Amino acid sequence: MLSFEITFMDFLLEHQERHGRTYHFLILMNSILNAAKRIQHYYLTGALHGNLGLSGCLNVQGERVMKLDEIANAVVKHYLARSGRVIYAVSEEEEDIIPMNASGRYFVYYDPMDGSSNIPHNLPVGFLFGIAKRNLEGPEDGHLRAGQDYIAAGMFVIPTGTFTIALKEAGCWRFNIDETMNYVKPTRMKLPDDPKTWELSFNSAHRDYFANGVREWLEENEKKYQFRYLGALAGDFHRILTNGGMFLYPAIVNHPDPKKNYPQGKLRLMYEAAVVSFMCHEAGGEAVDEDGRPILSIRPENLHQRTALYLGSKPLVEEIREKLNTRKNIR
Ligand code: P6P
Repeated sequence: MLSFEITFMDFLLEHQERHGRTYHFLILMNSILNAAKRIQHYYLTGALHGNLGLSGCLNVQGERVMKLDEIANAVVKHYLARSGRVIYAVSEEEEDIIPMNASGRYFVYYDPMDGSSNIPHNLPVGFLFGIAKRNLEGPEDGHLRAGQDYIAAGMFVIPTGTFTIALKEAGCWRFNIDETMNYVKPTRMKLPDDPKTWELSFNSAHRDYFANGVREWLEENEKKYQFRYLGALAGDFHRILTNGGMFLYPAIVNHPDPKKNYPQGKLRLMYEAAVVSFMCHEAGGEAVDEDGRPILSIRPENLHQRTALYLGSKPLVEEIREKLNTRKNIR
């Protein structure tokens, strides 16, 4: 007996028609899925074609660029432009906005290959994206959007073939790639309420450089939970979405070498923190920055603005927010 899994496009078509939406978003999402499949192909064959090494360039963040960073960025740009639906894109790999189609409907903020330090080891990396819509009711103010103004955000964990997307007020959904390279089998993601599966995920090598309140919270609580850390936000958050708990990338404020401090945090707001925070919110969780502000409320002042990130199950994020606010009170 033949059986047919629900594909992502089946799922999205039903969603768009139920909400009386246009097909523009399907066309955009189709282009994003095509880009993800091609990035997956290049990653899986990277070792064979010698593409896992350094490109010899530095990106706008001053970080060394892997060949696959450049390849993935070129792939995403190509498919977004070909969709004809994108006004401009913002990429982690490019300093300025990437103009595409002035008569488009959407802005796309993306990191084509997050977690590049995992590339030489064929370990998971992430293609993350956030989508905002132009102002259709009046003149487009062209302002950069806060995460709360995104209409959708998602991530592909490459090369595992998993794709998770959150749609504004319509939940967070995970899909898996099948033998025909289709993303199928929508599964609703909700952070579990029971703490028995919760875990913490952070770079423990930095713990001495975190703010005092964060260190205190970790000393008081970390023994209660499992610890897992991949060093790639998409992979770490993928696990938190299933098990619950909290991912932390605190501000680095006490490094003995002041040049190695990240007082504003390391992760980029528009195409990393806001993307996973949007998904976390739709899965029943929460995300705040080093001042305890909701990540989704922060309107970026520049394309590559950085932030600290506390992301995951509400009870834990609320606990750490208390410590962060205490920190603020000390000032
Ligand atoms: P660290 C990858 O470069 C990244 O932006 C995120 O994907 C990841 O969570 C974080 O940085 C890892 O940083 O300092 O632990 O290597």
